[in-house]
Amino acid sequence: MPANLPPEAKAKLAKYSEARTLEEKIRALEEFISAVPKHKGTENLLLWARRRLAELREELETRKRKKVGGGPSFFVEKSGAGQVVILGPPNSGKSSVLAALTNARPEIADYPFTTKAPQAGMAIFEDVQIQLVDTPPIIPWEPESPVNSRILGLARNADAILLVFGLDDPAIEDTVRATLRLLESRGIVLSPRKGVVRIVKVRGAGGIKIRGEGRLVGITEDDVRRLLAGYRIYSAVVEIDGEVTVDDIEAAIISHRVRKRSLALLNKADVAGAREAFARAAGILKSEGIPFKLVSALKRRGLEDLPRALFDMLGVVRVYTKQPLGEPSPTPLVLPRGSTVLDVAERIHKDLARKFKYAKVWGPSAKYPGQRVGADHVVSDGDVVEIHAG
Ligand SMILES: Nc1nc2c(ncn2[C@@H]2O[C@H](COP(=O)(O)OP(=O)(O)OP(=O)(O)O)[C@@H](O)[C@H]2O)c(=O)[nH]1
Ligand SMILES: [Mg+2]
Repeated sequence: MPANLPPEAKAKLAKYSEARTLEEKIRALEEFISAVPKHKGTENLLLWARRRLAELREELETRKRKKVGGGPSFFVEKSGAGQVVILGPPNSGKSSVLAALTNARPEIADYPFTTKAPQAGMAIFEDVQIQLVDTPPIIPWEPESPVNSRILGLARNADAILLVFGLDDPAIEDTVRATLRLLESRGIVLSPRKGVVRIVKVRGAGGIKIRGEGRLVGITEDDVRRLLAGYRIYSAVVEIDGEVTVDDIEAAIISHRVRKRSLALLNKADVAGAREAFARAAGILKSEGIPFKLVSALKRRGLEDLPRALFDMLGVVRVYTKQPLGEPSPTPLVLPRGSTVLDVAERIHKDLARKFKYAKVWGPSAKYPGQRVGADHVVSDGDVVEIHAG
């Protein structure tokens, strides 16, 4: 439902989006929240605004703490082909999954809140390593808990998310729903169907340009222009992804949402009643378009094809480079899906990209072995590429 804000609230939001410092943003958002009339139509907007305010305040706190010596950081430096963060409620088996897929040996115990800090391990898929990060549990039923913020901060920075739910949870449906809601309220969208909007303001009089793979639902491009003009945004690129509603556009003014590829593990397949709990959880995940899998970390069942699933979630391809007359390198370069042979050259050396003439390609993206291609040829996973420069 469109919020239909009074001009005063719109002006405050415009002030927020123009604010430069953290303090200014916090003040503007506080003023915005008090200027918004409280009713059904503004519920979502207020929810996002309050969460965003909580995040900004926390950021301010963190900065202050850092200045006086710093508290514990939850940041885990990425390594390998990509980083997958394991997320889930207490005692669902997150650490058991890390232990089953990597050589890490986290503490595993039959009580909640065993894991106190993130711990990483490397899963192996063919010739690449994928970093898995086990985390302390999120508390889906206490969305405002500060515990959640630090963990979700990790998730926001990750390349993909592995959810773990325990089929021994008698309220598994509520837990799954609350978890997805918690993530969304912090700007992390897992469902490929939900709309994600990014508004990139542009200087000058460029107007509003709408781009991306998404689809506007219930609004026209002109509606979007009018809506943004109400927030004094006249010149911006609006990237849309998924099914985008008015709400999604307003959310994008307040906070930056991101979509993460994900997989949900419905763990503890071995417990009594697991089948029935699986069916209930699966119903929700299916309706959200989130892939899921029945596993038992304890009995090591259903985990065989997980390394491949993790690799697929990263959205990357492996490319093996070779010198003319030489053998392909045994270790691949890992690049984002959609990368070109020029990107491959760039990754090897900037000079090589500058002097690029053509490339020869063997493998899935080549029409025939050794096909000669230009700079914009898109590489596939498993390609062998030979760069020719002049
Ligand atoms: N029956 C059964 N028990 C499991 C399975 N996976 C984990 N467990 C048990 O569930 C309990 C919790 O496992 P952990 O791996 O510590 O769970 P966690 O999600 O990391 O827990 P926190 O760190 O406290 O959030 C332990 O007693 C595990 O042995 C499973 O597939 N089947
Ligand atoms: Mg744990």
